Amino acid sequence: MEHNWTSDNLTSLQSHILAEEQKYEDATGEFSWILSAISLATKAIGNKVRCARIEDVVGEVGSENVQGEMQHKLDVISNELILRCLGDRDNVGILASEENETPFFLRKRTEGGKYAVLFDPLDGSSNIDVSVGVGTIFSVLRLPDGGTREDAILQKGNKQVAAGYVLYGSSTILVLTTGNGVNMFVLDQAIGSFVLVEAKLQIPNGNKTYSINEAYTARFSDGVQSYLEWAHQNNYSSRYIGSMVADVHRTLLKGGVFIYPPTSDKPEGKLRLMYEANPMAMIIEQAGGKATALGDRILDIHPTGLHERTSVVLGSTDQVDQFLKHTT
Ligand code: P6P
Repeated sequence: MEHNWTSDNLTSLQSHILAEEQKYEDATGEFSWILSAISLATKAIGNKVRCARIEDVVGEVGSENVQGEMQHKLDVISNELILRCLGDRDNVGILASEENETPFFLRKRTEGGKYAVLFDPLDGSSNIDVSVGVGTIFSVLRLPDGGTREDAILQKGNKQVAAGYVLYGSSTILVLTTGNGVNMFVLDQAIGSFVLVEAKLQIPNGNKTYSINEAYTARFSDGVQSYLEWAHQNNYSSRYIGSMVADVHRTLLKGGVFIYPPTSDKPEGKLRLMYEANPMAMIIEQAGGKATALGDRILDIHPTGLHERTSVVLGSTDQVDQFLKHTT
């Protein structure tokens, strides 16, 4: 078969970012500097996750994080890797992690601190002990010139300049959007690079699959229970891994709807707005899907706190709309 070398090429994350940058004449390369730090940190985290049993870093540290959840050894290791890789990027002004109560204010806007990076360093880490896919989720915001440091990161999700996740699963997958579609990269261990495998990903409609923890059904609202009864009678299938990055990645590639609704014991929902729901919502919308918090567009929610929680209903537009028919 004759190859067309102008299209059948090998594109690394680095060259993809630089090519994207060329499209914007005022691009300074600073933004690419941040994404390369995220790439480095997540390659290191992926290595730690793969060697977890060997290096005996599975299990709990014995302390709780700011969320009141037991910290796992790899949560701490992953958090430190990201802080070290991003901390020395001189255009990063603020770093905010799920694992830390307060943000790290590294550089003022006047000192070149142009961006904030918010992240969940290792979401779903309780699954590591049983080798289920876990992931890193990140969100990048441009910092405003004025305003207080604390308020600088409390921006709506529609202000994100980039969002993405890395899934440490059967392969290490990086999914990234910078507001110009969604691109998927796979880590080629042989060359140590994330290589582009799919550009301008679009989430398919028509997949009658829902993803929710049905063990909580008694704690769901009447509307959510009505949806589940309807789905059971309309030949839906159910897929739930209990690791957001893995569940969202499957939804992105196959379609369907991922649901983490409010429950009687968590009326505000469980998932965090700033570094879980917002980045995932940007990705899903950029792929042509829909992401709501029971009716409100997630990206339009005005945040009031770094660690605030929200309900999440995201996926194929037809499947999200079908769910919302029962709940709004
Ligand atoms: P539940 C993992 O702990 C996590 O934060 C997400 O990755 C996941 O979607 C959710 O919690 C699972 O929660 O209550 O179903 O165990």
